[in-house]
Amino acid sequence: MNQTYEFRHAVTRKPAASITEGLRAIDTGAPDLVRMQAAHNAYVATLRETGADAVELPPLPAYPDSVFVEDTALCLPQGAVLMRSGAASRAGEVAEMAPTLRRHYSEVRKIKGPGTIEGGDILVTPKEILVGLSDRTNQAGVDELAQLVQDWGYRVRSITVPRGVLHFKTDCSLLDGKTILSTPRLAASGCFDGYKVIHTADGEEAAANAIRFNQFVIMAAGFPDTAKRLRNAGYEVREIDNTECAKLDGGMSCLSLRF
Ligand code: CIR
Repeated sequence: MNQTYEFRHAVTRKPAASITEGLRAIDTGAPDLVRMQAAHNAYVATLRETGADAVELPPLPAYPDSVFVEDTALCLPQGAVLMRSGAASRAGEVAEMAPTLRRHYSEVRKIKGPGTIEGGDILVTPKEILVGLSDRTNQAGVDELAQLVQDWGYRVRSITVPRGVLHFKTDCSLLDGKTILSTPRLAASGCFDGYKVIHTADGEEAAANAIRFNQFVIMAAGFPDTAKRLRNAGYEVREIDNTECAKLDGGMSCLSLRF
């Protein structure tokens, strides 16, 4: 297994009671706040178990989707880039995150627009930054990001996200420097040629949104065949209840910024 970047920090935000108003592609019922809070606590505890510092920001009732902090920024070793959401109801979340990132980073840059781009569409590998073109992220957003990170030495490549998939990383995750967990439908485009790909098991596409965080691969519970594939490949897997966030198209990566 290839080494990954060592994460020292994670930033999360507690879910607010307004989570019931969160955006969703298909309404499968209101998320249960108490169950979501319990799962969120388990998620934060697992991040901390790695030895990293995990901040829990207070709930933001004005922004129902604000538990999904990943979409607000891209955190790189050289600095952070504040995103520009493609969803009007989420636009204000970025300003709420900015002060926390400024405490950690001396360099914080910002997507000014007119393009839009969300963190859930960005996968950083050691050799490039892959950005999904989705309903939330457009080419103008990708182009502005590419300009902003050029002097940090990054190459940016855009990928078309399959229809009906919210974000690029809804369907993939970086497992280590050279290995990607992906749904077969996304990998079929050839976008991961040159990487080793582990496919999610049949019917377990929702397992693709996982995170490699230090020694753990943290994934949604309830996808036993994919979990087995990951364990067989040598990863130390931790499973977290994701039933409530899944009702809002959210998963493991969405719940934290990691750096
Ligand atoms: C949204 O539609 O924006 C939220 N309900 C879900 C965001 C999930 N975030 C992510 O995949 N990074």
